[in-house]
Amino acid sequence: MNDKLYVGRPNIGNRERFLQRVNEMFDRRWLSNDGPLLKEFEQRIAEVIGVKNAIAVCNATAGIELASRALELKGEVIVPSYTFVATAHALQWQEITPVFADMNPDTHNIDPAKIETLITPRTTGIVGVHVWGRACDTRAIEDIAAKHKLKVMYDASHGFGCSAGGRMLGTFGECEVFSFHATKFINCFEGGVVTTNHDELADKMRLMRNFGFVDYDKVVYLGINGKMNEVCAAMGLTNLEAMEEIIALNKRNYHAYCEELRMVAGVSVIHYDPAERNNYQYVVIEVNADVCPRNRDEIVDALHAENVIARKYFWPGCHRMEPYRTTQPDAWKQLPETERVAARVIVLPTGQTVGEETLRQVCRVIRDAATKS
Ligand code: T4K
Repeated sequence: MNDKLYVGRPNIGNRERFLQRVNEMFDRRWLSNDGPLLKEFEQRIAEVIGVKNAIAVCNATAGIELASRALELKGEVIVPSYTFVATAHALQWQEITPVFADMNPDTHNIDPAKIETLITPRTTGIVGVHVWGRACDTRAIEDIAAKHKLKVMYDASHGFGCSAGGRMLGTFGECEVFSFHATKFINCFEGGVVTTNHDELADKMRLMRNFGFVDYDKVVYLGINGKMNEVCAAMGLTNLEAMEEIIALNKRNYHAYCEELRMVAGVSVIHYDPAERNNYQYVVIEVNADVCPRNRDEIVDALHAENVIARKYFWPGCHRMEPYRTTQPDAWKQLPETERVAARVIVLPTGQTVGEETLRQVCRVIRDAATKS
């Protein structure tokens, strides 16, 4: 590959339409703070998901902070370790201790069977993560939460446009948080949205997103600046118009990867349930070093040597990152599946910049590396 091929290369919708929106924004001289593009974007998101409230924010990390603060989570909150570190950091930033639960290796999501033993008198909630857009076991999580009077919210950063049991992600738990970062299936440059069917919670988060202001001079909550600006909303609206096109492209790439890598011993592509809606944004392979003559790191090295910048998300797991590795040095003992799977995963490039020939080249590198003894 002559140029570097990245995971997370942004998908970009119709540029003229985006620039037109930005031009109109300049004419209006309304750049942020509840502007018309933001309102339109929130409405479109709510329609796509079929949820009553969508609160756009400057990024998903701020969204998780906002939601967990509005839900009054404190003390300890149970989260998976196998997630982007932002899930844990958003809690720890508010001095809430993330308590790491192990994953189910078949789904890469938090294993509900591991949650109950971690509950203590200090536990106030559970933050599930729909890793790769594959829904976590919401029913089991919410049953445990009801039994122990805990609150549940989801980090749905990967899951926009995905469903579980035919119901769109964004409608589960007290609320869900999506990311629209540049690397996400739909992007706003930077951005996120919190969705909820609970009107009171939505009203609270809307105010907290804007410093807690309820009126010009009246502040009713401790708040932050979590607002999304108009340029980001313009980008989001434009990319939403290309949503089905991007899904089709991602799906085609996903199936092509499955086909090209089908016969490579010890390499498997994770499965998406065809009965659900998926955005296919993540092409994730697992390398089983018991079968494959090369381990995950050797295959990643081979890819990088050919300019394919594949990623090891979410290695080594949050519990092996600071501050958690210092504050919770024994956490790994409860996380055998997280440790095992995190050492096997590679995320491959997809999206608008990956055409058929490029994809075949990537697979050729993997095949060559994986079959050399
Ligand atoms: N929860 C979960 C489960 C998440 O996955 C994330 C974010 C969050 C919460 C927090 O959401 P936000 O607060 O960000 O909205 C990247 C993203 O920055 C991060 O948003 C994302 N997850 C994570 C999975 O990926 P890094 O540390 O890997 O970023 P970096 O700089 O290495 O870039 C990622 C790749 O994207 C590279 O291959 C280069 C490519 N890229 C990136 C940008 C920004 C481009 O090609 N063009 C670009 O403009 O975290």
